[in-house]
Amino acid sequence: METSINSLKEALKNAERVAVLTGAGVSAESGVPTFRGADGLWKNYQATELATPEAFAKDPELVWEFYNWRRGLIAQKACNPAHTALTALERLIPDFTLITQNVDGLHLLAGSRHVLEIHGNIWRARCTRCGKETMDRAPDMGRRPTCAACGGLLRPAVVWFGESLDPRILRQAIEAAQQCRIMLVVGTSSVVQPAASLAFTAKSGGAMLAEINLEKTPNSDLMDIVILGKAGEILPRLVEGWA
Ligand code: BJW
Ligand code: ZN
Repeated sequence: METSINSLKEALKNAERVAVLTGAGVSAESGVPTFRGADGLWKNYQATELATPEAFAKDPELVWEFYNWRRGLIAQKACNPAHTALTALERLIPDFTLITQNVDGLHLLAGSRHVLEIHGNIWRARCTRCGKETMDRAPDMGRRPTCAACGGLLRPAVVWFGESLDPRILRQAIEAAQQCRIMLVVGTSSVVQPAASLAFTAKSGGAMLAEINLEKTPNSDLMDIVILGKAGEILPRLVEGWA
């Protein structure tokens, strides 16, 4: 592991363009639950069952209850050393893009600047009638929040299964993947598309790929470097003592 960390660090020192793809594992050490496995259970539901347009159409109050619970939880959480290390890396690399699947906003809170939130942001809500989007940091939006402009039902402005990602943000993420020399893939199970494919895009463009995760993922075989460990412990080691 030492060798992998050192060679990745040396490669980063020589890289002009770096893209980082993060997932729920990066916020796990802040106490934000991940999606899959036991961690992803809320009441008797899997998080992935509720993050769907079908669940919202069937029972918007249940889905809002789930999102209100998560908003309340995230509101109490702070960024961790993984988020902070990525802000440091951004300052060290001339062209840096942070692509995140996380909706918790913790990368922005930590001070990362060039962030693409490809699955949206839990603090934003969108009207299902007029489409107007608003930012609201209230931990609890209520059982059936409505749009101030038209009275329509609001929904979380996040990307659910079966929904398209914002094409402009996705295009920027694909471009960052195509152009980077190194892509770090951190704390994601790499099972959700199109995010998981960004590693293939980077590899096709000639980038070196490195994965940091507690365990191997379906994308591990594609990687040049796999570092098994906690993001909050590995990432700070990549940015310490650059000379
Ligand atoms: C640590 C750690 C520590 C823990 N340190 N590591 C092609 C083939 C098959 C299916 C599809 C396809 N293209 C599209 C689809 C359908 C679907 C999909 O991908 N399905 C697969 C699951 C099969 N994709 C979509 O529907 C996407 N839309 C789309 O593509 O539109 C066009 C289209 C539609 C339909 C068909 C074809 C095309 C949209 C995906 C939206 C995902 N939305 C969610 C919810 C967001 C809102 C919310 O937060 O509530 O996004 S689902 C959920 O999964 C969330 C996450 O961002 C996403 C990824 O999860 P992530 O981050 O990887 O978390 P986990 O929990 O899975 O993993 C955590 C990892 O961290 C683990 O590996 C741990 O080991 C690790 N870890 N602690 C380091 N301390
Ligand atoms: Zn409206």
